[in-house]
Amino acid sequence: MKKIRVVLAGQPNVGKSSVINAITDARLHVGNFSGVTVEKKEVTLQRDGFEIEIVDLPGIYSLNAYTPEEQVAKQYLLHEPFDLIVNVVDANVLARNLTLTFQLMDMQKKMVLVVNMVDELQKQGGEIDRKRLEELLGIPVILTSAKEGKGVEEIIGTLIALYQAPKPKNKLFYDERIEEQIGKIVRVLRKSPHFQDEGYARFVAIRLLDRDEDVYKIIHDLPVFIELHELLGSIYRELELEFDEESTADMMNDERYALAKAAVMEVVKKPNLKESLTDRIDRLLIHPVFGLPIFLFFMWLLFQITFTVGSLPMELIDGFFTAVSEGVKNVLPAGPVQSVLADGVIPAVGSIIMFLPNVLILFMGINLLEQTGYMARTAFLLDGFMKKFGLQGKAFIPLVSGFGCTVPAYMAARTLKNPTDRIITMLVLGFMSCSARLPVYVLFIGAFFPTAHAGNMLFLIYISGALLGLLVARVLRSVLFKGEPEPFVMEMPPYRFPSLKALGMELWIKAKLFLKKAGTFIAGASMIVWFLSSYPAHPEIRADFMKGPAHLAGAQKAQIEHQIRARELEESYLGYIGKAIEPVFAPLGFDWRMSVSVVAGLAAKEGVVSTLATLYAVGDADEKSHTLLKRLRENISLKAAVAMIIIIMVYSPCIAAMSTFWAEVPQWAWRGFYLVYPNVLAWLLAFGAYRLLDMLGY
Ligand SMILES: Nc1nc2c(ncn2[C@@H]2O[C@H](COP(=O)(O)OP(=O)(O)OP(=O)(O)O)[C@@H](O)[C@H]2O)c(=O)[nH]1
Ligand SMILES: [Mg+2]
Repeated sequence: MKKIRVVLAGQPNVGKSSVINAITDARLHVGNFSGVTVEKKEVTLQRDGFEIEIVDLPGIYSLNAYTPEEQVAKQYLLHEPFDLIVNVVDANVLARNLTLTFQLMDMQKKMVLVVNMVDELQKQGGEIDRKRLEELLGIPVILTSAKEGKGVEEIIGTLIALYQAPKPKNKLFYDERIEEQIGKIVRVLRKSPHFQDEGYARFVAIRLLDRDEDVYKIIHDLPVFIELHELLGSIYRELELEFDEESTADMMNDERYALAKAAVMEVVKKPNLKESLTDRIDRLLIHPVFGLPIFLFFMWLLFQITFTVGSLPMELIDGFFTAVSEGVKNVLPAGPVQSVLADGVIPAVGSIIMFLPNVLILFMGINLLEQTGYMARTAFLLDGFMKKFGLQGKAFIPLVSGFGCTVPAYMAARTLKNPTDRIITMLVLGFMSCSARLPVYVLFIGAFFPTAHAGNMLFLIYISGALLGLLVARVLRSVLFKGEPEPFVMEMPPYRFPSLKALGMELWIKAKLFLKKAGTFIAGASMIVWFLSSYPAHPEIRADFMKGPAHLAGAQKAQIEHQIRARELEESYLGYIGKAIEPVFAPLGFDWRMSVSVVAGLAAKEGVVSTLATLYAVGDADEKSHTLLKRLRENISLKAAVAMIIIIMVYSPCIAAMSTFWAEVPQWAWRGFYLVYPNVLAWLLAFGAYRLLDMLGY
């Protein structure tokens, strides 16, 4: 089967990922702000005997890429082999988008222009003359609304037809004076065997006028470089004088913008401009005084709902797993198999799945923030505030993603252009509690605080994490990095009604991942915990206890049984391990079971709850009447519980997150620092809180 390689390129937030989702069964992440996609993603489909591979790239404003995620896109366009470019543009801001279109056309590849978001333009009474645009550019143009699924069905057919047809002639020419110089550069380039392809030579010549460092690197090591270097020097001088510009790069930008404006004047029937809904909403939401309180209110509301609504089905789920566990005990004969299932895997998995509703509600909140366009506003609102702490406003986006999962949040930090801003953001990102820590919080809040304040407590925990992040950023900035965070320009997309389909898909994917993790990773880990806590067997413990008065009955018998199992647990492998690490955590009031759970959380934060569930279930004689909540309340003091919450909030994130940091940050010094400091800080803060509560008499 013939393979067609297609690359999707365009400016940020024009709907590239949405277009792919609309024409394939892919489920790429979309959101209404710039920089949703930060790495390339491939999707393949088959049609008419072709295998079509479509690559989604992060958005780029121009080929003069700055940020790491723009570099991903640029490097792909420069160095990877592909047959066709699909350039997606936003119909509402066509002129600005076309400047990139022209740069892509310079590549002299076969190209299709997808003008997306026409639904929004049409709603305001605007219109685009497709035929005229095709004539002007000399490439196929398709008008689409990826959100409403309109026009997108034409894309694949057009791609295949274009693939089979000869390449249309280049119609994009710049000012004659510029073209003349391009011609000179091309002639020199073509002396080299690398530039036999005329189109490629033209592209390189234009990029050299754009002062493109990445392209400069390509020619730098070639023999023609000496001749070229001299030529370029004189060309730059000549053009800069002629166009009265500081650099030929500016000249090219102006040139493209002029061309784009002219094209738009010809093909777009302007919408009648009245004050848009977005402007009216923004008058309230980015109000200098009310903006921030409104945002905080939304956040507070989200955590209230997360706790209260999310906790409704909890008992049902808990009951279900208790019943399953009982069922297993009735069906299977007593022995290790029965025990590993009924005491190990099922309670552990159940203790995690109980929190699925909470986690989904939290993700829903984040998704709505992303989809509506409010995210970019809050970044703008918080910019001034965050700058005081040495972070730039744009860092808000990775920080908020961190409330969902730290892994994509580290990736999202790629949108920060300045390396210092980026590393500071990444170092404090772990303090934004991810959704996997939510179960620990909900569990401990449920056990130790009155229900009426539960939502507030949850809000408080998340807010303190965020504030701690800001404070640490401040310290890092003044101790390790001098200077100010970079001022940032962030585009404000218009408000968009969230696509419920995208929301549903997102939640569905999150739920699947969550259940899968519970069913595989947590189930597996709980087997290990069960094994370590059940062996080695110590028959002598039971024998010892049974030496006493025989025929104990009722409550007394249960109590003895309880003591036996607690002793057995202490003499297990896990008991030994726990005892070995207990001294580290003893100053925080943790017993060895809590200590083991905290360490288990380094693998994955869900492991904290599932390990607690296993360890506090064993050693309890009267299982049915005791929920994990009650057991925690009976075994753990309030001050130790607070210390525990602080540890979970601050210490290292899970292995997956740590390895992402590792991959994104090449410097060894930072990697080492990152491994150590959150844990030290967590311990110190937890200790401080524990002592304080102790002094206050709790
Ligand atoms: N009204 C309307 N909204 C759209 C359309 N296509 C996409 N959107 C919305 O526009 C926003 C951006 O879509 P994405 O697909 O994430 O854009 P992208 O180009 O991949 O963005 P980056 O990955 O950040 O470069 C989302 O909120 C989409 O729901 C459309 O045709 N009409
Ligand atoms: Mg995208």
